[in-house]
Amino acid sequence: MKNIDSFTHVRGESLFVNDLILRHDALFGLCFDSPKAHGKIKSVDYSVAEAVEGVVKIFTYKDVLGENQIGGIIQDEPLWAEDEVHFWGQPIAFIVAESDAIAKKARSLISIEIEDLPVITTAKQAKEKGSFINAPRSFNLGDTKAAFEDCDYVFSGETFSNGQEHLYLETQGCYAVPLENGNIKLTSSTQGPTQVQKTAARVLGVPMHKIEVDVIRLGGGFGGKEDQATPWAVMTAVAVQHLNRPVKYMLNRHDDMRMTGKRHPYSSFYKIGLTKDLKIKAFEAEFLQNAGAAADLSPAIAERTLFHATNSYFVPNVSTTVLSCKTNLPPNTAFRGFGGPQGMFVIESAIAEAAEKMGVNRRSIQEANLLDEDDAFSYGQIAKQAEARSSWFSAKEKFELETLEAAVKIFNEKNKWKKQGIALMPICFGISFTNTPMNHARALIHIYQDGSVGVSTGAVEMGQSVNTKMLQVAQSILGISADKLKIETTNTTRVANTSPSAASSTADLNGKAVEMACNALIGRLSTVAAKEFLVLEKEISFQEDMVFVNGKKSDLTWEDLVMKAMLQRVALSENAHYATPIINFDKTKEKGHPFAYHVYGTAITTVTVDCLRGIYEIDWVKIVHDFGKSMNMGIDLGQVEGALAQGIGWMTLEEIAYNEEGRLLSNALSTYKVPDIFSAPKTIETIPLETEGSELAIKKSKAVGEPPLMYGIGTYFAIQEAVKAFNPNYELKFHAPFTPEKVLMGLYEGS
Ligand code: LUZ
Ligand code: MOS
Repeated sequence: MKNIDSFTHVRGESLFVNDLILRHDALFGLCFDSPKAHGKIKSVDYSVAEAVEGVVKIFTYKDVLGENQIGGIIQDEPLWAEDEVHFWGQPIAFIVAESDAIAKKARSLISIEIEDLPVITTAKQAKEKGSFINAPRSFNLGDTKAAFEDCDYVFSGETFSNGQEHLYLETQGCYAVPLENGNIKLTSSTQGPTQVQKTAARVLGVPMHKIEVDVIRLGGGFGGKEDQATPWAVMTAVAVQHLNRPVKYMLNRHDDMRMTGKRHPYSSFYKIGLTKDLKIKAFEAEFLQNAGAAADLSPAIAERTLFHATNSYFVPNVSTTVLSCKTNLPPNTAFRGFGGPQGMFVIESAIAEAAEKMGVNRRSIQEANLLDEDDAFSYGQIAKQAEARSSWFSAKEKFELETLEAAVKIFNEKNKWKKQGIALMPICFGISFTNTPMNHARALIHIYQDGSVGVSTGAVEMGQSVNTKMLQVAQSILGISADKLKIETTNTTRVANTSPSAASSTADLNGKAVEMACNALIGRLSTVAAKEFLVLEKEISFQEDMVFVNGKKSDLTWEDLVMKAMLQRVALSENAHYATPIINFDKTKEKGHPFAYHVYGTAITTVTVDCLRGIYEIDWVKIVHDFGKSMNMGIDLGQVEGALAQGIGWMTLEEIAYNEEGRLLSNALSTYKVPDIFSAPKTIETIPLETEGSELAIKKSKAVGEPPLMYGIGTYFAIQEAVKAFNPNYELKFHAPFTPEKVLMGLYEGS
């Protein structure tokens, strides 16, 4: 089945927030944000702006009737700054006007006086100054101290990986409409409708039932709308509360890039110990996470870094610590992979350094340490259905690694000014929200009396095609054609208390709820049909829009059966709740079984570096990926390829730059480069690994949203190998992204 949105997307008919027909009395909002990264607000003069014709009202923290607080995990972030600002781009006020243009003009007429306070932009500076979000977390296994004593080789070093702009095609935004009795409906571009509802209720000082959040679909989220879609929606809600008129706010690209957080930059320190036979005996790491000016999701992201610090390797002695460092950047936030990629980059760097110093191939160390069935992760979970080795060896065999390596060798002998490099990148990603209480979802299904069906879930469609998967689940159980099914918008009045669509878990959690609801409906319809045919319920089945009796098609159609059930007053609606079984985690011990299962895979990447100019091309990426039993190969391959491109962008091109004053310099698409067709791999080949899949995955089809992003890390090491092939004096550095400038410097350093 194709993505059910294909036709409306291609025709431009799909609805986003910006496509809604506004009520005749709608107003337009715009944020006034801090022009300094840290300081005391001495005065703000709104009088000139307020006097502009068409400006209705300028809102500040003084207009908040509830709490001026939007922090989720930690209560440390005001909706609008009060007397201090903590990052460049921090919202201070919200201008509401008769048009966007008027709001923009008014914004330029606000004057502000700020007394500068010292600005911290890097995690290392924050650590030196003792500026942290919360207490450090550590995961430990075995005894690294003793283990290092027994190692033949011990290496240590430092790595850095930069942030990443989400660059969802659709920027952040919301349209808020007053209903009667102070009720408000928010149509928001959010991955977390309940988070928007809850925070709006809190800031407005009203119960949650007064706020309805509706999500049609998102033009991309990538984690950037897990938490950070909330403030804009809440601002429009506050305005509606005061003005009783609809208010729309869509950020323009420039404002969106400046005011929102990104993937966390990490500075990390590692120590790795190995034996002569290439076994990693001990691994220590300290991760300094640049959290920005408020917690946002940083503590959860920090935690996932620890969960993935040893990637798909078994290391018997592990000691890892993460510090969420408080800086004066916009609060950094969820981004596809959620701290996992940052963790994996460090151990891959440590392995590269060890291989270099030991004079062996990086791949041989990787291969010697791959996880096996029943190996323990540092957090206590035992690897089951571990596909680290099978995906690795299958990639080697299916793609004939030896032939590929030989070709690279010959290429490098023949070419003086072009060099190739090859790298393998195994991945292992845990599926579930690491915060166990978030792993649940609901579905509400109505069978209408004409036999058509409406399906509501907590899943947010953001281009990942989760709606198509929900439809497939319902269709397969109800045995009816796709045109009888409709996937409804995600709405807090139909499905409440949702977890955000995140953690690669949306299809699993919501799909299981759909499965449960459909099974319950089928159970009741089977009772009606069994009576009709005077057979047992288990003899009834549903296929091809018909009732089957003992596997044979009867002449009773789905529609007729539904009408019979209706006349017999059988309930044709069902609400189901699914909560992932088994999972648990004890944060006091830092041990447990947090993940329903893991997703594995291995990518082989080859790049060609132009050694005169420092530019490079990614020749191909060949992947063996663990889909379980894919429900929809077209969609899942799209996820693998999109995630790979995004991972490559993070590792190679995308360079976020702030100056020392904390101002974002890479604040537009002219200064921030994402992969285009020329910087994407020339070919991507993905082969599914033949596996059973997990019972805890929907229809045994494993989660696919985030894991393949980390294949992109292989590109870094492939480039590094090519640079080394040209310049043997090059000293390995682990400082991502590996931009052409850095490549060029590496090619000629020490000469
Ligand atoms: N969001 C979240 C996530 O709240 N918890 C998680 O564990 C997670 N993992 C990946 C992506 N988003
Ligand atoms: Mo996410 S990084 O919102 O799954």
